[in-house]
Amino acid sequence: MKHPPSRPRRLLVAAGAIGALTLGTLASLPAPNAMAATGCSVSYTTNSWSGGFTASVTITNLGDAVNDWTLGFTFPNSGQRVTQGWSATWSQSGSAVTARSVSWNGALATGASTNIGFNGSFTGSNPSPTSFTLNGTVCTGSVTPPTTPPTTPPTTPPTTPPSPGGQTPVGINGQLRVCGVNLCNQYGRPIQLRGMSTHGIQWFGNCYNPASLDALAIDWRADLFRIAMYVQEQGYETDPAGFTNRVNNLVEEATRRGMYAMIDFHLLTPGDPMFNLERAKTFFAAVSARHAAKNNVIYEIANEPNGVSWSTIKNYAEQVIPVIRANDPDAVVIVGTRAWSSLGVSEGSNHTEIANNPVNASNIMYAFHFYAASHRDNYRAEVERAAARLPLFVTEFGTVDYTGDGAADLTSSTQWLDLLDRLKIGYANWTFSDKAEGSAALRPGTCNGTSYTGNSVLTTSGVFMRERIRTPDNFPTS
Ligand code: IDC
Repeated sequence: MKHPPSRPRRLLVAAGAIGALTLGTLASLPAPNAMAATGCSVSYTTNSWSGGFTASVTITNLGDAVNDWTLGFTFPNSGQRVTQGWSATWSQSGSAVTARSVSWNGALATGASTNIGFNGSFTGSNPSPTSFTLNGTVCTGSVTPPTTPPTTPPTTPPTTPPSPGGQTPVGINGQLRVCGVNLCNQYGRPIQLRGMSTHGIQWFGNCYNPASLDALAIDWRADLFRIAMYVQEQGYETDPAGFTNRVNNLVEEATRRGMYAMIDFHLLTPGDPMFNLERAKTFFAAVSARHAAKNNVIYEIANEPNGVSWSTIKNYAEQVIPVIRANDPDAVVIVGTRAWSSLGVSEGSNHTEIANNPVNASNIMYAFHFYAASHRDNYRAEVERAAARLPLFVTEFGTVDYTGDGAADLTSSTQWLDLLDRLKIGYANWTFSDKAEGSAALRPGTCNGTSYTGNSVLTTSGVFMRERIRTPDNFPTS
């Protein structure tokens, strides 16, 4: 573990709305000089550990559109420093900090937001700045009208932030739902989501920061971010409120970037999901309430049941799914399958036990997991048979063997992904992390730095996965 975890702190500075502004009031103002309406709000969030912190800063332009911007703020304590920033050109003089926009995020329409961030150091305490300026205007959360009427009325803030490459996966596909054996987008057309899974967030939380998530969304063009929240192994059971909070924050980060967020209740050892039934109900009640209004959250209720019958898993699912549905009726839910989500194959069974006795719920899919160096033709044949009868999602797979380590088997991995592409089965690769093991996409040490783009930070598995994931999605839009 790199940094001892600490609770994220959120400070919302003057996050006001512009509702009071009307064209009528603007038009009645006398105005000799053409000037722009100005206004902004800033939210500043930190995660700190002893002596260091990561800050995430979201700037919202409430005034007229700008083509570039400069953010200013002052650290309350003299010992606070920006050590490395991203998504802006950062400078510091004394306690005064300046962040200038870069080419791809300078243009901010009315109501548009952008997220920037930095790693910092501090001595003593690490209080958040209390005041921010954008292009010299203090961000109060309200708007100073121009002295002449604007030529165009203020536009409504967009529901998804603009992305440099155009529309985001969530922007295009919207709310998903299961249609037959497929996953369909808002136009009722089958789609395949391709993305990455975190490693255990209790160990690799430092790998999920604004720069790495920007890389996933923009450089990898990922559609999906799976958040693996282990229940045991120093996970959820040790701090339910803290882990719920961390998962919620990561969902917000995925949402901000237009990616689907898959919440993985990562039960593994013990393999009986009933052992964690009450925890699952508590956890899913909380996260589904929090994200009910979003259209990009997918719930994975049981990572890998093992050593238990299908009927036990079905019983668990039929108790947890209603908890989610009570808050978020239209979200897709994914149910793990017998024998480490192998559709039963790894314990001598097969998909027919599910097809003959499906979970009594609608809008659900079944999980299938594989590790390409361990699981080959007989598993692929079973997936092909199962996919004709059951909606499947590969919520986790590795290019390596089932231990998560060893060499990437790119031949078997290619056969697997070609099959999933053909069947339009979505997938998340294990893992977007820098653990020193073959399945990790990032080279060891990457998460101590601030650079996550391109191939130079990637392992063999990472280079392969990035190439597969970043090809165009061609999502149908009608
Ligand atoms: C592995 C990790 C490894 C960790 C181990 C125990 O790669 O670093 O020490 O878990 O927590 C799964 C599981 C997933 C495993 C992965 C590889 O869902 O948690 O991760 N795997 O063994 N099922 C099959 C393989």
